[in-house]
Amino acid sequence: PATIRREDYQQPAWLVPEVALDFALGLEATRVEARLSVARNPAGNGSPTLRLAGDGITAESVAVDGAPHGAWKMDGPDLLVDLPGEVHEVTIVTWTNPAANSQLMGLYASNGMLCTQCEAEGFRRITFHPDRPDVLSIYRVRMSGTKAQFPVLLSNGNCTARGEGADGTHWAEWYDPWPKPSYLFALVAGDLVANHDTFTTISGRTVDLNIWVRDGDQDRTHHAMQALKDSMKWDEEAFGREYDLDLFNIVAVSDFNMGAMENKGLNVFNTRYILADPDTATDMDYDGIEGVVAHEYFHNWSGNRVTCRDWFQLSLKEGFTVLRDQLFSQDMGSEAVKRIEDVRILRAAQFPEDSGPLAHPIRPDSYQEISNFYTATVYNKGAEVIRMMRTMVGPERFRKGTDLYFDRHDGEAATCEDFVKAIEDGAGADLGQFRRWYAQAGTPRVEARMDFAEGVATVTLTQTVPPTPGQPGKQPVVIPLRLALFDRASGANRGEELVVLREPSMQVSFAGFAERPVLSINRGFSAPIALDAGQATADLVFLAAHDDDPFARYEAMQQLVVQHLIGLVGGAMLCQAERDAGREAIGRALEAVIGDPALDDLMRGELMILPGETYLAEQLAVADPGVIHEEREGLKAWLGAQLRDQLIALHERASAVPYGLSAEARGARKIKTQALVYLAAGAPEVAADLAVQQYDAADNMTDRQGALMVLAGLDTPLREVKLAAFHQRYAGNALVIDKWFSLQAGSLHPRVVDHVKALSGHPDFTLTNPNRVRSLYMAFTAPHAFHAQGGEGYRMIADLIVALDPINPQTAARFVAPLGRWRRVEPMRSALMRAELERIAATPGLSKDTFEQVSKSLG
Ligand code: HT7
Ligand code: ZN
Repeated sequence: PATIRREDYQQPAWLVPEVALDFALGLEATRVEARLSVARNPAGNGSPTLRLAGDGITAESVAVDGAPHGAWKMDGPDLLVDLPGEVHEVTIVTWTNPAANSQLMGLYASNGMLCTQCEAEGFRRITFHPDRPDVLSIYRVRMSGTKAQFPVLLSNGNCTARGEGADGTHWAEWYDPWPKPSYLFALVAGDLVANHDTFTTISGRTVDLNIWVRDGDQDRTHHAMQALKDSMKWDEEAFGREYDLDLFNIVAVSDFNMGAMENKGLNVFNTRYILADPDTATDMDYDGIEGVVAHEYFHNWSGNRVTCRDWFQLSLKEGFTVLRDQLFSQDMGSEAVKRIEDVRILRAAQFPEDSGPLAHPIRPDSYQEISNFYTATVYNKGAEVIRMMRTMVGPERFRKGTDLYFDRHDGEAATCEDFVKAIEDGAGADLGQFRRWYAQAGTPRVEARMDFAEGVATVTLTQTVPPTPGQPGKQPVVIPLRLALFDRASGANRGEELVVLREPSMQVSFAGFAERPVLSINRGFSAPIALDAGQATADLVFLAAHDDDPFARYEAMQQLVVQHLIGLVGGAMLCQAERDAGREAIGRALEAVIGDPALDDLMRGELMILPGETYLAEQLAVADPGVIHEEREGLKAWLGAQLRDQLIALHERASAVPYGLSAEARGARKIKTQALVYLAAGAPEVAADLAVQQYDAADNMTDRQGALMVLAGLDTPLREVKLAAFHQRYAGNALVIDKWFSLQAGSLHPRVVDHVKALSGHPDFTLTNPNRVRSLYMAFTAPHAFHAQGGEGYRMIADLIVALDPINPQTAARFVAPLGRWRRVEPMRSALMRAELERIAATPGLSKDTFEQVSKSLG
């Protein structure tokens, strides 16, 4: 496959100011007539040839300025038309078969309805078009179809006309006044019902809001609707952004490659991020819905009104929009807990990406298949990079920068450079060296060491940015570090400072201490770095108990465990006395967390979570996942046994709190399951009893799922009983059956590999639904089962990739990364992983998506 390079960007030769689309809808055959008004771009290369991208479609006819045109030709998938003048109208008729579209890109059928997914390059599967984000057009859409089959007909913008046709058909016309790139086009036709509401904007306009779902699901849309209204208000207040149409439609579909899509005025969502009620959705599901609804809504400005010049600029809209949704969720709930959760996601998903064969800068330099670049790096590290700018200039000046960005680039296709320049100009800051964050891959490592002499604490900071594929040498980046020094005796600090590390190394001194203070650094996770602060256990215990920055407190707890487990796994802690001392320190810290009356339960729950196995493996150049699993489970079991009574009491206290959506009630549910997790390792019989009690008494999915997760990992006959009861209770509810698959595939049960094999043959399993595939196999790529001795886990994932690739290459390619970690795994497993990658690479007819990921992983 061809490699597309950022440096090769050229302006489009032809612009398309207007697009008129006419769809004659059918599940198995849809006719599309596209009328494109094209105009030669004065800034283009002057070519008389109009090149229109296609993918898997053929033209039935092509006309230019109303007359049939015989001289068009195909160049691979693209259609070429030579045009003599400056402005023309090109009309093209194509046909597609939505029911046969298992890739879920372009126009496809889902549960008897028709819907589209055009980002990044799906529009070219519907009709021929430049299909690049810097070609913006005003869209007029007409669609007609059988009324019984497609009673609801939706597209972007506003409905301008509708009517009845012959033979039970009807039609609708839609007009979107805002110029947009083709990736934001959307069409939905199906038998849907709406939860309707309204929102009054800051300038007093009324916007109609609809969330469209299958009949019967309306009652599960209230949380999503509230999230939408909250997002609309928040964006007005926090970023000065008002909604710009009279209508905002959301449609939920059950077959979807990602979470949701921000099409102008017609967002399309995975049902997973819309449908919720207490009986079927967990607290995490509720948070996910709030975050994704907000994210897609916020794209209306960061992505739609100001879009991307090319796909290398993806982080311009995604990084910024992730930051916006994170800030929104921080404001809606607990700021501290949200920050901790976001850092946990970054460390679990982005750090491994940044240190592996698929590492890329947040603004990549090249790609073969753009779908492979919807990554944690572009999204989550992209958000962290913008968050750092905000930290350095402060929220008020940052807002001036974003106001300038929106004003300056409204209606344009912009670049990451445009964004940084606007922040620079609006906030009055110099971000020259800061720009390296956009260009360099790899997680910077910072070493912090504190010396203390004569009342002066001197902190020496040293940074290195590791080599990554294609980038052997790196330059120092700008690293804003929020820092505080604590007085050991009083437990207080003297206020926080922002230290900005720009050079490879620097020193800062703080005078006036009676005794050596305790260093708290990278508070709030002010920079997305791997920090080695070399802290003594006693200092970590101090910070875990006293730090007034909640993230730093969490981090101290994590570090306490990381240092202990890595000492054991890496072989540095050989003596039993050291091992015991480490465990006891962690035990005391955890006991303090369980009993601290000043902590709310949501935060207590966070502090109780042990660092994950992937994050632990990340600390070592080469890891043995089996040993990491054993040591982590061993520590958990020891803690569970040691703190048995406290954990039982915690569970009992939390069980008395009635269901509700308050922070208090949610916190109670969180610690209830956390207590069970430790008890399951340290006192399995007690855990089994309590889990069964929790399951039977549950009046909500959080408790039910938490209990079942614990039971699924235990070797007790009750495991099968409760799993069967759960399946029976929720038969037919796809989202809950997804949970049933995940709970088993991600369980700690010793026979999980056999369970997954059996589940892949279950009548409810299918390769054609991405949610179902992810529910079984993504959960399974969690380290424990995936790295099972003998390489069975690797074989199963490779088999999945080979089987799924012809059906849905985008989803198949997402499973390559876990195998791609082979260089960081001990030699036996490493060879087995590599062999599976080679087997995939040798598969004839591999998609571009999977080929790119596999070849990079082997390279
Ligand atoms: N902007 C949306 C990206 C997306 C997507 C990309 C490739 C293939 C399918 C897709 N569905 C949605 C999602 C977002 O970040 O808001
Ligand atoms: Zn997005």
